[in-house]
Amino acid sequence: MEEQMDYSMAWLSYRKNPLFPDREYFRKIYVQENEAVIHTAAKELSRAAEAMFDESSQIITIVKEAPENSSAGIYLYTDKNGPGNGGYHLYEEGGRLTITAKEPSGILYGCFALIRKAQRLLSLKNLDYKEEPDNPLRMLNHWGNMDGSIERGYSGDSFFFKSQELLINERTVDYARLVSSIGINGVVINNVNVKENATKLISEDYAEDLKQLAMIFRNYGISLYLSLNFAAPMELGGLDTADPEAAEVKDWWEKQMKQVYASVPDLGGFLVKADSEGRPGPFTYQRTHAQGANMLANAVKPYGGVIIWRCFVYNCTQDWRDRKTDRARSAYDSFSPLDGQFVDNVILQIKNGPMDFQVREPVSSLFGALQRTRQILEVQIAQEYTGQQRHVCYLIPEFKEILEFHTRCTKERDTVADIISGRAFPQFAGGITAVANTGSDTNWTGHDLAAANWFGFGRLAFSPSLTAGEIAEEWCECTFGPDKEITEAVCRILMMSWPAYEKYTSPLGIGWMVNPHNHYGPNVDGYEYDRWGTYHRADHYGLGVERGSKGTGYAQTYLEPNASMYETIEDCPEELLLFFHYVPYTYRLKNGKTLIQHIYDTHFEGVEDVQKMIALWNGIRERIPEDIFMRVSERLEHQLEHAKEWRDQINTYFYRKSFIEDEKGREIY
Ligand code: GCW
Repeated sequence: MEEQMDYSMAWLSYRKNPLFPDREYFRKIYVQENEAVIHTAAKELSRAAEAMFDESSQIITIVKEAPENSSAGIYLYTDKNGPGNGGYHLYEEGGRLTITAKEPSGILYGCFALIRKAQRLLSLKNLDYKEEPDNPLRMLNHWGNMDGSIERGYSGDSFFFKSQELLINERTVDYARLVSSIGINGVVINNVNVKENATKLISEDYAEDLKQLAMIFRNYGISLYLSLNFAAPMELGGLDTADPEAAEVKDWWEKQMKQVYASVPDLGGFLVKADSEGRPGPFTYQRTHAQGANMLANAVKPYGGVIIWRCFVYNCTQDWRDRKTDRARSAYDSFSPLDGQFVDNVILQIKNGPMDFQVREPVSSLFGALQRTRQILEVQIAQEYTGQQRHVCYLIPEFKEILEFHTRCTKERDTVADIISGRAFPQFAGGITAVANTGSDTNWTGHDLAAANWFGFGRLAFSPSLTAGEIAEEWCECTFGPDKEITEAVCRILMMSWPAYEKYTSPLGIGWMVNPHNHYGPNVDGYEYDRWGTYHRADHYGLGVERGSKGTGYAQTYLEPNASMYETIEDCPEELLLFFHYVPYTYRLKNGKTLIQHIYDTHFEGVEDVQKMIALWNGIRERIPEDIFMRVSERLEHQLEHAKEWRDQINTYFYRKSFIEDEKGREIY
């Protein structure tokens, strides 16, 4: 079967290791109950044992606890006093490896954790390991369209859709295996821009397919979610309004939801992009987002569904001459007044920063401002603005910084991680989601190293206390085997990649200097005179967007002391200086360099960093499978050329604006 696959199993590609001393545990797997997810878990263990150790395991059903003298093996027990919410306890005692959990999903996650340890050839003797997921919702958002294309997809086509049909095949199951192995428990399969046939996903036309897909997901502890078109009552139902307060609209949604839930009773719910970038929403009817979201939430409430409502709302027809309107303020201005107005099965989904997945942004000020609303943090592992999976850019260090940001919403437990997990405001737990970076490519993610973001996102969503380095190592050893030289080289590449990308594309919080529309490659003024609210405001004397109280006032949307910190040039964290302030080129940074010299230096350094990455990769050539080696090499070469283009365009642009020479006399054009 494996031979027929035209895709790899990424970090679940098991390598033969028949001499692993602890392989014997895998000979017998004892399961206590006949539950679908536990059955999946046992099957995954035996599959791994077969592939890695040539052990064919026996799956034995036992009643209640195993007797004292029972034999060696792996025991999977649900235990009402065990770790809950998908958590598990994995331990070894006297030849028995036990995984206990309150829920079957915990058993499954425990099994995959055990498999990871075996893949890394770590000793299983005396293991004692507990993990409980931090976030109730750990999701992936796919931006796949019904014709098979993916919005902002950089690794082939959708594996969920083709020619207006759902694709359900072996790859669907393997996808479920991969994502459940990293703890993902919710997947939105279609693009948030719901148009044409995608509107019909909630109709009878697709009911049978969705039912099948949901079953595959269910066996792996994953709930299926769909993106919804707010105007469906009109486009699908033939009504002449989608007004959330109109009785016929409410009736229509109620009937529609009743029908959808009849085919998929455990459908997780719906994701909605409303009043954003041309998508319909409640604004058309002078209704608020709360009215819109609550109406839908009431329709799915009887079935336990949730409505995930995106906060990515801003004016995309702005005038660049207008210096008061600030896209960064928009989500805050639209949603903070609505705090407390959402019913309890609405969750607001907030992008990590106030703009749009740039390489560096402050954390959105909505985190902290909302204290009576459930929230999901949205990040993007599809590298739309971070090299489109042709550049290496390991994003887990960035996500860690976001999760650890102190919003100051409470005295203790005030980080973004505290808020979304429900530690800060216990009735308002939510979770975390990533815009997915997968597609039909044989390696799933285009760039082989981009799989570290996929894996890493899941691991971080489950256990945010893991470090970015630990996650990189775990991914690397599961993917390439526990080879010290590979791990060291690959992890160094990963860990230097986000800073490198930032160096050659952007100084100090300035983003958007990209080609409009495809968002790839340098174009300093590409968005400067456009309608999208994305400007750098550079002139002969300096650059940056003034967002203090003398400017757009965005800094003031933060809770104190963050607001004061961002307010002044002196206190503003330097990596965000130009996001918050207009600063002269001659301004001296804390290290004594002028701003312009910092721009030149970082752009030269960024390119040198890519050269270092190439040297590291070449150093492990013999140890990496040829096809992977070549794929990554080609991309690294492209990255180098492209980084030079970024360096030269940005340095030249600011040199020509400022007329200030590089102190080191390097070539600027
Ligand atoms: O980042 C921007 C993208 C759009 C996307 C939008 C969103 C799905 O350029 O392609 O649309 O964000 O998040 O809704």
